[in-house]
Amino acid sequence: MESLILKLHEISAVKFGTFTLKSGITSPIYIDLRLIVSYPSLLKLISSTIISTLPPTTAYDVICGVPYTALPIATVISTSSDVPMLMRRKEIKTYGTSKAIEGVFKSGDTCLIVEDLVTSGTSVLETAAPLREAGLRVNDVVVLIDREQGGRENLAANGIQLHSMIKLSDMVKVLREKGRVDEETERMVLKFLEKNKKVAPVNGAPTAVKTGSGKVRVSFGERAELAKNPSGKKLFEIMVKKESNLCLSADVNTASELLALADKVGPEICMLKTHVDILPDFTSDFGSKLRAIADKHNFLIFEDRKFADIGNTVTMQYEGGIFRILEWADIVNCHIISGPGIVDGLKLKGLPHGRGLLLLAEMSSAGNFAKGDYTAAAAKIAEEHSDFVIGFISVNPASWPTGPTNLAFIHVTPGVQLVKGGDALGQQYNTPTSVIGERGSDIIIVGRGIIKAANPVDAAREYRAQGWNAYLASCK
Ligand code: S5P
Repeated sequence: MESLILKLHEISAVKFGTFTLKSGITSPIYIDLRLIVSYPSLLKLISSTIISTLPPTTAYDVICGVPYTALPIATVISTSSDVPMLMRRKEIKTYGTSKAIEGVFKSGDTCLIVEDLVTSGTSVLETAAPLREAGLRVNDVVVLIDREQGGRENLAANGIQLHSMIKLSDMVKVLREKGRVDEETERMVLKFLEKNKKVAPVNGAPTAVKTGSGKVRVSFGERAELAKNPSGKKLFEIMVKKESNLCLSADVNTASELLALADKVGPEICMLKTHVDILPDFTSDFGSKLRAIADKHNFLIFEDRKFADIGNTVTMQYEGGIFRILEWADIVNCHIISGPGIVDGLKLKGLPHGRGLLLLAEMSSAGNFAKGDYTAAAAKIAEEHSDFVIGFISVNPASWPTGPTNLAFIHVTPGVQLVKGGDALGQQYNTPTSVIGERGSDIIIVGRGIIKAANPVDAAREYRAQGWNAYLASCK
C-alpha cells in the first residue's frame, strides 16, 4: 500500500497546492487518476490489489467500471481474474440497440462496481441506477481512493457498501512519514477533510432557469413580495431564512414515528408533507403536536390530501371527519378534474384561516393524464384564484407552453431521489439538480430517499444541499 501511495505521488497523480474542485470548494489536495493508463505496471498493481480489499464473502458475477477513469482498472481486473465485465454507456445511442449497459448478463446477476475515486458517491450511483434498472443486483463498490467526504454514507443509504483501498487521510499520513510532504501540508489537508466531511455532489453545471420574461431565475426573497396568499408568502420566507427548498414526504407507518421524524429532520426542511389517512394511531391531538414541532423548527405543514370531489363535498372533507385537516395543515392540494368549483369550496374554508392550496398540474407517475390542456387548465384556475392558490404540484414547469406563469406561484415537485430511476409501481424519479436546475421547479419533495436511508437526517442534509445549490446556481 505504501509503495503504491508513493508511486501515485511520483507520477503526480496526487498534487498539493490550491485547487478549486468541481463542487466549487477550494482543496489543498488534488487527485487525478486518469494518468495511470500511462503506467501499465502501476495499473496492474492497482487492479490486483484493489480486489483484495473486498471481504472474502463478497460475491459477484460481473464487474462494471464507472466511466471513464475506472474502465481500464475494471478491464485489467476482468482479464486477470476471468470475471466478465459490463460497460455502462454515459451517452445512450439513439440508433441501434440503444442499450445503457453493454455486455452479457442475466437478470438477478450481481454486479460489483469498480471506481477510482469516491467523493460524494454520485458517479457510483449514476452507474448503479442503470445496472439496477437492467435487473442486476448492486451491493458493493470497490474503490482505489475514498476522499472521506460523505460517499460512504450516501452509498450506504442506497444499499451499496463501499470498500476502499486507500483513505485520503491515510494517504497524506504516509506521504508525511516518508518525507514527501511537510507537517504543515498534512495538517492543512486533515483540517480540510475534517471541515468538508459532506460535500454536496454536483451533477454537471445546472442550466439557468428562464422565466416567462426570459430572465434567469428571480430569487425566492423577491417572489415572497409577490405572493398574495399568507401561507405562500410564509413558505418563500422560510425557504430564504433556512436556505432550504426541501419538503419531506413523511410517509411513515405510525403517527408517533412521524412526530419523532419531524422533530429530527425539522431543521433541514421548509415543509413537511403528510398523508394522515395512513396513520393507524391518529388521534385528535396529532395536529396540535405536529403544529408545535413545525413552529419549533419553522416549517409549514402540507397535508397531501389530493381532494378531487365537487366543491360542496370537499368543504366537508377539509373541515370535518376525524382528521380535521383545516385545523392544522397550512397547505393542502387538489386535483382539478372536477373543475374550478373545487377551488371555490376549499377557499371558502381555507382562506379565512390564511391557508393555501397547491393544484396538481402534473404528476410524477408513469402514464398519468395530467399533461397538455389539463396542465394549462390548472395554470388558468390558479390565476383566477391567486389569493388562495399558492402554486402547483408540477414535474417539469420549464416545459410548460405557457412558461412558469406567475412568479408568485411556487412549483413543488415529487419524484425526487439522488439518482434518476423509479419504483416497481410507476413512480419516476429525477435528481434534485435536474428538478430545480433544469426543470425550473422550486421545491423538491423527497419521501423514501430520506425515510428509507440508514440515517434520515444525513440524507435530508444531502437533499437539502443539492436542492439549494441547484437553486443558487440557477439564480446567477
Ligand atoms: O405526482 C405526484 C404527486 C405527489 S403529491 N407524485 C407523488 O409521488 N406525490 C407524492 O409524493 C406521493 O404521494 C408520495 O407521498 C411522495 C413521493 O414519495 P417518494 O417516496 O416516491 O419520494
